Amino acid sequence: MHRQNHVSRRALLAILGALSIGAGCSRGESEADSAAPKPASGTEPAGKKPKKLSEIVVGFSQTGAESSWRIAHSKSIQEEAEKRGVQLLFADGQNVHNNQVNAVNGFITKGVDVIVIAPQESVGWKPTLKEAKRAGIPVVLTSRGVDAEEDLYATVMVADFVWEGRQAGEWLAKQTNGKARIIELVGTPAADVAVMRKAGFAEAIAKHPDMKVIASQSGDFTRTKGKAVMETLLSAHKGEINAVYAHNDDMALGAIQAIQAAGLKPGQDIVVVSVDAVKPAFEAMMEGKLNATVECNPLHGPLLFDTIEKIARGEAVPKRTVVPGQVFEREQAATVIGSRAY
Ligand code: GZL
Repeated sequence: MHRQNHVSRRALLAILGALSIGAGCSRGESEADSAAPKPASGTEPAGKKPKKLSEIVVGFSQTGAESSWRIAHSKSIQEEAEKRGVQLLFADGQNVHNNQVNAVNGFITKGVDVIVIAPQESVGWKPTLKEAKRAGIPVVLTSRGVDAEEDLYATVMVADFVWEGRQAGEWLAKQTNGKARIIELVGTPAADVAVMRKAGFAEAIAKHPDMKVIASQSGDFTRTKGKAVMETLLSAHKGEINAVYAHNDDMALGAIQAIQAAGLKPGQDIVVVSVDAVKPAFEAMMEGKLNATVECNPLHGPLLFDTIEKIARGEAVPKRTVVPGQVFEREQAATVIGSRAY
């Protein structure tokens, strides 16, 4: 019996409601390019004089190290802080929401100049964000959003996750001529990125009556859980499955191991499509085991500190910045892998 991993209805409605604010952007085009930066509320440090980057302290609460993407994300931010002479207090949340809340409350008590959060979960942040606002400390969100009023954070820096899910669904429809019995490996259920990648994929395959998700279960964005879930579903759905959609490459790579262990050929007997486009995904595509991946660029460091610099100077920043991506297929892997930066 496979548990459906449901985001609570309240969280789902909250996340999708928040979506309506910044949703609908096309192919990951940066809204920052299109919308003139308006004075985003929640950015002006109350009565503080503008500071140079070398004078500020940034508290960064990271989800953990659940995937290759996350490791690249942390590295990009830590290296950029080093390069710009910013004092970065790095708190590894070990993928536990409450650890992150405690770390951010600690940053507030310490009186850091800016707080950066990559939220493990999108719900449960309002009280902490209100505290940060009361303390006059601007908050920058990176890699995922939160279910909170926009005036509780300065800006959010993410990919267009609905677009990513839609691209995966459209690619799979083309690849299977609209006939697929799909296993969906969901990311962390309470994270907006999982809700949105699921929504985008569902929207794309809804146009094809012979494309069905026969089971959808969370592998929490990790290779280990992706493998374990796929093992269970392969035996529960013997001979039925011809496609896997994984919300990230790490779960796809785990599923590929399970498919092989079951004596099947990943990439042939079962088509595999995922999201992130990390280097191990290109290696799997070159081995013919992964069919396609939708890029979600984790190298937020430079743009993040450009944004923090503006906030420290009291300048307006766009409320939302969408980091663009593209689809990579296995036929491209050998020529592209050399130029991949993560
Ligand atoms: C995307 C990020 C997701 C990645 C996963 O912005 O939040 O979390 O797609 C990571 O690999 O675990």
